[in-house]
Amino acid sequence: MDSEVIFADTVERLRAARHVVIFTGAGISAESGIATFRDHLTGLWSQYDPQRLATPAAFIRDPRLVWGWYSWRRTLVGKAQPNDAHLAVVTLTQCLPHVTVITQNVDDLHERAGCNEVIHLHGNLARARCFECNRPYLGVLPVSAEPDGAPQDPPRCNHCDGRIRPDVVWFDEALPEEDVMLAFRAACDCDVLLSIGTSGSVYPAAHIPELASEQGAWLVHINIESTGASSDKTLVGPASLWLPKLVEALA
Ligand code: BJW
Ligand code: ZN
Repeated sequence: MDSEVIFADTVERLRAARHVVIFTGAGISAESGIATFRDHLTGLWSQYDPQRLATPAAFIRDPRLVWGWYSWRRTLVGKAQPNDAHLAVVTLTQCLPHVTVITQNVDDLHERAGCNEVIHLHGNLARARCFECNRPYLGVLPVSAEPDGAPQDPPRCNHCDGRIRPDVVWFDEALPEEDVMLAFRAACDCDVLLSIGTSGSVYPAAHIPELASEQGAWLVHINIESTGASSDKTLVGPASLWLPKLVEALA
């Protein structure tokens, strides 16, 4: 279906909606200069091996490598600014009656744009916790000026002397239970779900749009690529184009 037709129908659905879910992935932050994971040339996983950097086994094997890489990522996020798509999400939360924002992103650009309540399914780069006892780390988190994160010793836990790790969800790890429950509940309850800048390839997060659609919600993808099945409705183009357009049409 043509993007303009999908757009017009989506505006009508949003006007009538009781509950809207905004589900975001790395693509919404791409225009803030934060790399996605799976884009062919620029995605992090095209340059770095997730098995060496984003699993608990990787941290056990080489904690300095993993900690240094995440310090570098934290530095990049710290320098980035929310873009027009993040700002439009805030406006949608203000102009629609009930909006739940769910993100897979570990950056804080939704919050810095002004979104007060965000469900983070994959954790947050700005936080860290003990690998052994899970207690939050309250010290200052290091940044890294190295181009791709030189190895760095992780700090130690004050309580058990375990190594401190980033508070993000790695492969083979469970997502935060309470957040998953809230997200799945919102997916089952909403009438419209906007799935923005995600490849939808990582589970269980990818169940969220599927679940909403199964329950009869209007599911629309906003993505620079139209990758899904032919029955999928995709507004093809950058999130920073389509989201402000939606805001403008709803005003
Ligand atoms: C734009 C744009 C613009 C660009 N505008 N759009 C086989 C089948 C099914 C599942 C599995 C399987 N084998 C293993 C699994 C499970 C596994 C999984 O799903 N793997 C798949 C990859 C196959 N899942 C897990 O391991 C999860 N845990 C789990 O299952 O636990 C079970 C368990 C239970 C109980 C006890 C113990 C265990 C955990 C998954 C954790 C994911 N973590 C990461 C890293 C976070 C930390 C970090 O940042 O380093 O999360 S991986 C990475 O992928 C990150 C993201 O949140 C996630 C999703 O990526 P996202 O956001 O979709 O980004 P991309 O790059 O994929 O897509 C970007 C999109 O944007 C593209 O479509 C572009 O076109 C688009 N775009 N610019 C609009 N301007
Ligand atoms: Zn500890």
